[in-house]
Amino acid sequence: MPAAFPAVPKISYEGPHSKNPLAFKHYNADELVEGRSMRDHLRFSVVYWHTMCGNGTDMFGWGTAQRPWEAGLSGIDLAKARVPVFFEICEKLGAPYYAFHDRDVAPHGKNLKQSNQYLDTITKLLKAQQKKTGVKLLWGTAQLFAHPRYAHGAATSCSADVFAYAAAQVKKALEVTHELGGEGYTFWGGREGYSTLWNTNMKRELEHLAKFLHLAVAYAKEIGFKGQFYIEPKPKEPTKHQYDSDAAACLNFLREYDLIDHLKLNLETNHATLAGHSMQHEMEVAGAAGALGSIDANTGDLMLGWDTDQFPTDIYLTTQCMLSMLKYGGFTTGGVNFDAKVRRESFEPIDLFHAHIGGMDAFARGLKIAAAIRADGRLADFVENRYRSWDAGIGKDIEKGKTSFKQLEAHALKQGEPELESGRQEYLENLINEFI
Ligand code: XLS
Ligand code: NI
Ligand code: NI
Repeated sequence: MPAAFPAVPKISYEGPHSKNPLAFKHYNADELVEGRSMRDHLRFSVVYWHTMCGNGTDMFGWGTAQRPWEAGLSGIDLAKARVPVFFEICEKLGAPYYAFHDRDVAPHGKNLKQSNQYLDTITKLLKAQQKKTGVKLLWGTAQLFAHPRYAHGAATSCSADVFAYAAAQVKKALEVTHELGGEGYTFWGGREGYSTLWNTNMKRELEHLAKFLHLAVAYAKEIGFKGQFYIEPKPKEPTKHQYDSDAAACLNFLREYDLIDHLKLNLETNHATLAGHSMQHEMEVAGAAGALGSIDANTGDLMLGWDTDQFPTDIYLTTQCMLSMLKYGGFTTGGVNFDAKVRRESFEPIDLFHAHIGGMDAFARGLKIAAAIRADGRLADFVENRYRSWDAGIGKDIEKGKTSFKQLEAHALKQGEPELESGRQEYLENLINEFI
């Protein structure tokens, strides 16, 4: 098959003064930051669903995307034609990873058996392309939300038969992910929530979701899949309320149902903002719990408010992400996965390159800025100093569990009114701006 992008070279680093739209200005894969290459810090990943299957449809209009490699094709033939194009994009971008859902790479068959056969056909092609290009699988997942059978949810459906169907789909998706050497497997609860409480037994649905995840963990063990499991929080859309609504809700759920040792979080920027949080907030919640696994890098639009999945270009955002990531020790199994799509108006194939190059450069800048802030040390020193009352005396005793309410009362009576210092928010905002 001829290249889909014959005019696009392998994207290379040309530095910040380059005017070439098909070059990196900041992402220099081999450059060391805090002793580790940018490639290894960022572990960029391209998603199959938006990149190959996104066609620009929205609620008000049909597809706009021009994809010449799809001309006249449908079903399994279309699925086959997409595979080499996808890997050409990943390889030219120098993205080391990708992620997919079972039903984006292969079509739905007329029944489960045929769907599995389609998936097997495509898995062979994916495997061959991985071998040819060196691109690896960051994580796999199953699409448990598009088909009408999942209208009431998958693991949380009121129908036990739907639960079983979803389990069969995840079983197969795990096998395929394992076959492709996937480093992880993600659960995003697309319809695991409710649209009205009038018809919902929440406790029962939550128990079923936990049961489902335990079954997945057991099956992974059975087949020898050692990849990291992730759960991806999102508060709503398509349902009114999704059970894995934010990082804190996910952690609570994982702890309550004894799953905390088996799953980490895959956090997505636009999901954080839908939950009324910043991405940095979500990363800090996950990081503090030792559950920061991977990120779905994208961004929403303040003026719109739904999961627009835009490519991240905001340097403050990427700086915050990389500050948290470095603070918690960097990615191990996870990476920066561009769960992002080009705009409906950006319908030419080349827009896919501009989008990814921009996202990769934005994260590379964020990484370098975060490392510079850490090397400077003033921010960390400020925070450390702010808590100095806990390093000695009564604070140290409290942290060590050596005090009682009676002793604290005695302390307060003796000390009188505590003296406070400014939080210096504006000073710190200015400090960050020195680096951006
Ligand atoms: C949707 C989610 C989805 C997951 C994978 O909002 O972000 O794309 O990442 O199922
Ligand atoms: Ni996502
Ligand atoms: Ni999303």
